[in-house]
Amino acid sequence: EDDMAKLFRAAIMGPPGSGKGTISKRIAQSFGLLYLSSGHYLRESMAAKTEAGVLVKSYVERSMLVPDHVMTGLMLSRLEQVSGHSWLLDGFPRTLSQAQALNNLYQLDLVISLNIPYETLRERLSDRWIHPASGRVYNLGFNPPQAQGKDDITGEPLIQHDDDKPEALMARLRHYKDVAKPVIDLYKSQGVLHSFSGTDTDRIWPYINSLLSTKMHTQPSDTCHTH
Ligand code: G5P
Repeated sequence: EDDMAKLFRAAIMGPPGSGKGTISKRIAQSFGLLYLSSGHYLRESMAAKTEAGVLVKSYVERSMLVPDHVMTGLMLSRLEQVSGHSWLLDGFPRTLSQAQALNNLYQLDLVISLNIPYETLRERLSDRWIHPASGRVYNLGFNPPQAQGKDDITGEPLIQHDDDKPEALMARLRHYKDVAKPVIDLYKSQGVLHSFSGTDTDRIWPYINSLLSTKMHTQPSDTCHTH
């Protein structure tokens, strides 16, 4: 009975456009984990135009990381509200300081790290369009909307994030690697890191799917996958 009650805690890491959001939604659907996305909560707080939201906006607009204490405060208070659930974090922790703050409260069972070639990321992000109200994400090549420029469900117009525009993109990708390195090293040392490499989400997904199927019943171990 203890096994069934055991909560499962996971995080997914990867550069902008690596498919974290796309894969997270599949994981949440297949395994019933709560999906908690840092980008989603930040966009929500910006849309609400609260004091915190205005501050957040000034960073996200300049393609800069939101300060650690703001991000950590936002995410840890969400986690407190869902303490009885198994969850998957997307986009948090991003820095070593965030990882340490999380680590003080929760031991992660599994961290998925996505290694996607730079050229692939660049192509994907310049083709990405979103429906701001729902967060639905489209890609002109991979999963285009049924009608050009319109959300499938509501028919409302799609927009492009300011930080997906070419000028912002290069800076984000370059910065990501430097900041992620110590976080990845931390999870590697804890034996919970699993890395996946490839250019296609659909080809990586079956491996993540089978890893999750195994992990949700057993103890973590240190493994590296390359596809
Ligand atoms: P976000 O919102 O966390 P990013 O930049 O980390 O943003 P992003 O851009 O949302 O991550 P993703 O989730 O990794 O990317 O990727 P995705 O959306 O699933 O897929 C990208 C695109 O590729 C989509 O169009 C998808 O359809 C398509 N795609 C997926 N798979 C394939 C495929 O196989 N083939 C093809 N052709 N296409 C595919 O963070 C935003 C900002 O918030 C702040 C920062 O300022 C950040 O820039 N922030 C934080 N700041 C501090 N600390 C934190 N922890 C922060 N978290 C966020």
